[in-house]
Amino acid sequence: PAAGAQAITVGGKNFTEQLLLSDMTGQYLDAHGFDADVRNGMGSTVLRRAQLNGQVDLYWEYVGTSLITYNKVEGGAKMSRQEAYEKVKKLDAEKGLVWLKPSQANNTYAIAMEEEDAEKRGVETISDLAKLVEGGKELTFATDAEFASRPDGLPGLQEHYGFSFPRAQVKRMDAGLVYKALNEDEVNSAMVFATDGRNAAFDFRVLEDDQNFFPNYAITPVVREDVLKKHPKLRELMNELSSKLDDATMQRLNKQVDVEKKSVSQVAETFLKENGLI
Ligand code: PBE
Repeated sequence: PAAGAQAITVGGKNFTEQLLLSDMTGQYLDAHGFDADVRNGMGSTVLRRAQLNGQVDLYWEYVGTSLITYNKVEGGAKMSRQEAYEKVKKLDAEKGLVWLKPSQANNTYAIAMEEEDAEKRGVETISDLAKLVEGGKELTFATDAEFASRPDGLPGLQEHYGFSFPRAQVKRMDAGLVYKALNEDEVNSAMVFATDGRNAAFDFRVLEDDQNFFPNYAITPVVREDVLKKHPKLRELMNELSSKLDDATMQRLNKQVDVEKKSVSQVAETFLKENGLI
């Protein structure tokens, strides 16, 4: 960063997409007059708290996560993308956080099975899976700790679809290991993130959320209001970056890291250069 650059702390969660977005944002802001301190690897609640108390200035959050897990809004899945965004924008503004331009990328939680197994068992929707589990089929399910306990995760999903995995059939692991476990037949089903590059690479069938449980999870830059007041140009800069992100782009970038084993900083830098952002 240049002499006199403005210090800013960029946060991130602990999975590939968030490592990419935080690293990318750091490189991008460094190239535009800031001196970014990137702190990632946090779980959602820790990161949210860090932003509320001022340890983190800016990070990429998902609309549905703030709507349901932080703000405890009920019926969020029935809202349109725009309604959900307007609602979190308003609720978080009261807490000193500004939601900038939402990207077109929707990293929703989803439930996946291996294509061949899903075909054999005739499972296309989450309702189909719920029926099998309720019918006594001993299917196992891989999940990370967040999904296992969040209201927009397994507890809410089971209530909404009226089924329940017996405790012993739910296998908890790090988010990154869930894909490996499903791919290697250690489990029959798993929680996945829709923008993860491994869903396609490992030939997973992402089940249809036929009873509309999951809300919209548009990836959006969220910045502390006091920081935005001090550095108003952040708005335009971050909105520009946000406008470059959609599902296909996130899947491609995530895949470069998780499947092609490229480094996070290299993938981030190449993307910024390709888009003329640095
Ligand atoms: N996710 C998927 C979101 C929620 C949906 C894990 C990317 C998150 O809160 O981190």
